[in-house]
This record gives sequence, structure tokens and C-alpha cells, in this order.
Amino acid sequence: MKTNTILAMVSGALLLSSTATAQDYPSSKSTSKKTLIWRDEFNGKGLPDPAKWGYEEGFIRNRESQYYTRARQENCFRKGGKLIIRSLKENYQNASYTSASINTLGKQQFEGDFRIEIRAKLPQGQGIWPALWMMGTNIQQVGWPKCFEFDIMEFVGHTPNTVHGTFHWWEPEGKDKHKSKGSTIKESDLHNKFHVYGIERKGDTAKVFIDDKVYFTMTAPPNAYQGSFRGPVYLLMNTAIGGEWGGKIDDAIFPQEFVIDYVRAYRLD
Ligand SMILES: [Ca+2]
Repeated sequence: MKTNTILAMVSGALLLSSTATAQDYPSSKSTSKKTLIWRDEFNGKGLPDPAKWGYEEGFIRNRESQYYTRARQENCFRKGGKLIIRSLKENYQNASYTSASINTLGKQQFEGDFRIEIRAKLPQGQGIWPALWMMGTNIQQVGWPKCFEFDIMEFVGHTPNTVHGTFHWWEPEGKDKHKSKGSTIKESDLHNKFHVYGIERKGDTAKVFIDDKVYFTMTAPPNAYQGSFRGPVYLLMNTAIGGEWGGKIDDAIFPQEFVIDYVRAYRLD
């Protein structure tokens, strides 16, 4: 979700698009025994289950234009077995847009070797920036990016048909101690069709996938802040609007909905 690495991601995208075809991607099928440890199918009505999800509130990062509301059904609700994060053009708390950002911090952390699968349909249009991502639960002690950040899916409206997977971390060397690496994949029907977005972290390796394709794999950076790559992480799901990467906003796109059918988390043995 942090944005001073766009150049790195763009160059990664160019490299990928010039060399890869669909059948070049490794299979996302897990080679480990999977045990379901946590899930939300989003059955029921109204706000998401408060035992599983908390909220970010207000203006949080990246100079984004939206106000994230807390437990406000206009921006976040369950309906028909789906969770909907709805982004609106409206005046609210000194903002011109509202949206939601929910997370499992303090409620559920994912440890050791795990796999997360999230079936979702993305919002679209100039200025929109939905994300599915994880950060170390040690963020409260060591801050970002020492906590490590695993971005499972980011999409920005100004580059259609493109999904980004990126990791961010901290190293002691260099002027900018924030390091990042990622890749992209071209995919159609992101907004009309559900896709499964996921990550599998096992040992010193983490893989990011969409449906049956792994499009980014990385091993733990040896100089990353101590142990954060392997540490417990929590999950975040949000739609940002504008900001450093979302860019210029087209007011005609609203309302927009980020529709999430399920989150399923597995322990890998
Ligand atoms: Ca569901």
C-alpha cells in the first residue's frame, strides 16, 4: 500500500509483460497439506462480524482523499453472502469521499506457514485503489516498514486489467531503508467476475497468486528487520481513493463496490 516504489513496480511489469505468457506462471495449487484455521464467508446481514474485523478510521496514509468510516453500514456491510466495501462521493468529516478499511489486528493473526485465499470482485474507475494486504502485528512496536508488508492484491483504476503484488520491508543499509519488490499480472474481468487472490507463505518463501497462477515469489531478504518476514501478520482489506498512487479522481465513477465473497485461511503442514 505504500507508494514510493511505483517505478520499481512499473519496471517489473514491463519485464513481465515482455517475457511471460499465461502458461509461464507456476501453479498456485498448494503442495502442502492444508488445514482450514480461520474463515469468514460473510453470511448474515449488516456490519461485518465484530469478533473478526476492526476498522481504520479517518485519513490514514498516502495522502488519500477518502475518510475511512468506522462501523458505518453505508461503507461496509454484508449482503447475500458477500462483504461489500462501498466507496461514496459525499461530504463527510471534512472529506469529499468515504470508504472503509477493515482488518483483523488484535482479533486474528496468521503465524508460521499459511495460505490465504480471498474471492473478490474489484471496484473500478479513475482514482480507485482497492487492496488486500497483510502487515506484521509487530507494527505497533517497531512501526512500518520494519513490520514487513505483504500486498496480496492492489489495483489502481488508471492502469486497467492489472493486478499488483508487492512486498515492503526495512533494511539497515542505504539511504532509503524502505525496500520493496513486486510484480504484476494482466487479467481481464476483474470487475465483473470473481477471482481468488491469495498468498502462501512457507518457510523463507512467499508466493502471491491470482486464481491458478503464481505471479510473484520472493524469499526472505537476508537483511530485513529481524524476523519480520516470518512473524505473525494480520489481514487488511480496503478501498482507497486518490492519494499518491490512486491519482486523479473521476467523480463520475461513484458509488463503487469492492465485493468480497470469502476469506479462507489455512495452516500448511
Ligand atoms: Ca460468501
